[in-house]
Amino acid sequence: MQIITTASQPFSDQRPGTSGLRKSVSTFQQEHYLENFVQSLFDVLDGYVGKTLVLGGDGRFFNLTAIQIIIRMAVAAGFGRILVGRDGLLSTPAVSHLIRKNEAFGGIILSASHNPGGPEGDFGIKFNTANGGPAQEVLTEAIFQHSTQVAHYHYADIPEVPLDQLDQYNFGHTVIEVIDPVADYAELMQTLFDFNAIKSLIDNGFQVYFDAMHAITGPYAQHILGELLGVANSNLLNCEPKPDFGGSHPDPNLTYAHELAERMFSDTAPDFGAASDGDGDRNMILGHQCFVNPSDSLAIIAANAALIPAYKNGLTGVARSMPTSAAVDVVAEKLGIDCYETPTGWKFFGNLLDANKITLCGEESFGTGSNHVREKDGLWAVLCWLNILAVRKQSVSDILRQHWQQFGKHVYTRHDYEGVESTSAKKLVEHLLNNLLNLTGQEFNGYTVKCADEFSYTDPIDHSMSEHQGIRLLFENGARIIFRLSGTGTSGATLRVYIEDFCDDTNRHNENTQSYLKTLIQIADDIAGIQTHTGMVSPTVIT
Ligand code: VG1
Ligand code: CO
Repeated sequence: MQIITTASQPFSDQRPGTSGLRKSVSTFQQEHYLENFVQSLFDVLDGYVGKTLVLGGDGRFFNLTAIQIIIRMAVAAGFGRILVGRDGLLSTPAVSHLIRKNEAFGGIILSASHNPGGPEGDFGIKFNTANGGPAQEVLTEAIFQHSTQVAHYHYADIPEVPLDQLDQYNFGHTVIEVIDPVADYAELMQTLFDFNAIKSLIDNGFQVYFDAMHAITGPYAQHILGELLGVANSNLLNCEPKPDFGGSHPDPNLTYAHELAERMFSDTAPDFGAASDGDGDRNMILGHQCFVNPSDSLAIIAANAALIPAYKNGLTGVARSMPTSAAVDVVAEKLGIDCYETPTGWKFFGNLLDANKITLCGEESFGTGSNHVREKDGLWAVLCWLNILAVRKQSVSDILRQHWQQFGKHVYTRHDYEGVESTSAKKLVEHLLNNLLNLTGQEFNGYTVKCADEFSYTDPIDHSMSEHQGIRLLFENGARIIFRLSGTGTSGATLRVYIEDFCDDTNRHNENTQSYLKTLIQIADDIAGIQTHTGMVSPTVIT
C-alpha cells in the first residue's frame, strides 16, 4: 500500500461554527477543500496511531464521496480501526455512543444537520473526541489556524471500500469494519427505558406518529419505534434517508415539519407525534392538537425523570443553553439540584457531563440529551416522553398544563430572520452593543431593564472562557430578550431573537404565545431596530 502526498493551497474560510465546518456543497466540492480540513484535523491531533475512528453521516449528497476520501486519509494517518456505518450512515447520537462503547480515539460526523441537502444544499463535517462529544473550541480553533497554512495532504492509494454490506477490509495496519448503524444505539436505548411499558401503551391503542423528514432517523425509528415498540409502519413517515431530504429542510419545527404538524392539529389527530432533524440529534414533541416548546420539554423531562428507569435515582444537576427558557431552572430549584447556563452549542455541555455535574441538558432549538451520550439525541427525547406517558397515563396536553400549574409558565418564542445581509446584521449587533450601557434602568412599556450585557462563559471545569455569546436584555420581572447571530448558516446571516416572559396566572396559560409576548416583541424591535437594519417586516421562521 502506497501513501501519496499531494500539494494543495490553504483555504481561508475553514473556521468551524456552532457545530462543525458547514458550507455549501459546491464549496466542499472544490479540489482539496475537504482533504485540507481533514489533514488539518489529523495534524493538530496527537496519539491516534493504532486507535479507532468512528465514521458516518446523515446520508446527504456528497456523504459517500466524503467518506471514501476520509477513509483513504485515515488509513494514511495510521488509525488502527475505522468503524463505518453501512451505506455511510450514522446518526450524530449513534456516533457519540459508538465512540464511547468502543473506546475510540474519536469520530467524524458528516452532516449539516438541519440545513437543506442536495447538490444545491449544504454539507458539513464535525469531529468528536474520545468522550463522544463535539470538539471543544480550543481544538476547533487550532484546526482552523492550521488550515490557513496546510500545504499538502496524505492519502493511502487503496480502492474504494464497498459500504453496502456488513464486512471487514484490511489495508496496511488498518482494519475497516462496516457496521450496522442502528444495532448498538437500539441496544443502548433498551437499557435506559421501560420498553415493555411503552409497548403496552402502544398495543393498547395509544397512537404514535413519527416523521423522520427523509433523514437519518428513518432506519432508527423503523427498528426502535416500529419493530421493538409496535408502532405501525404507516405511522412512521418519510423514513427513507434521501440525499436531498426530499427537497425540504430536515428541521423539526412547525414550519418545516408541516406534514406532521397538520396531522397533529387536525380533528383526527393521534395522541403523540414527533420529528427529528437531518442528523438525528433534534426532536420536536407534539400531542393531540398540542405543541411542546423544547424548553418546556426539557423541564418536563427533568421534573418526571424519576419515572424513567435510567434516571430513577435522581439527577445530579441540569443545564440549558443561555437562550433556552428558564423553565428547567424552576424545576431544578424544586428538586434541589444545580442548574448551569451555557453558551449555545452542545460542546459546552461535555465537561459538565463528564464531571457528573449534570445528568440532563437541553437547548431551545429542539435539542435535549443526557449523560447516556455526549450529543443531543432526538429519538432518546421521544422515548423519554413515551416512557413518561406510559407511566402517567395522561395526554401530552394534560401533562403540559399540570406542569405550568405547578411551576408557572415560561411563555417563549424564537424569531429567526434568515438571509439577512452580513454587513446589515453586523451593524445591528454593533448598534446594540453601543447602546448596552444606556439601557440599564430604562423602562419600555412597563418593562424595566435590570441588566443588559453580552454573555460570556467560563467553563466551571477547565476554566476556559468563551466570549461574545449573545446579547442579553434581562428585565426586572424576569422577562428576557436575547439577540444572537447564527453560527450554522452558510450564506448571509441569520438573526435569532429569543423572547421570554414568565406567567403564573393559570387563566392566561392558554393564551396565544405571540399575542402574550406582543409588547416584548415590539420592545425587541424598538431597541435593536430589526426592521430598519434587516429591511424585513417579520421573521422568516417563528418557533
Ligand atoms: C443552532 C442552534 C443551536 C444548536 C446548533 C447545532 O445553532 O441554535 O442550539 O446547538 O444549531 O444544532 P446556531 O448557531 O445556528 O443558532 V444541529 O442539530 O447542528 O446539530
Ligand atoms: Co442536528
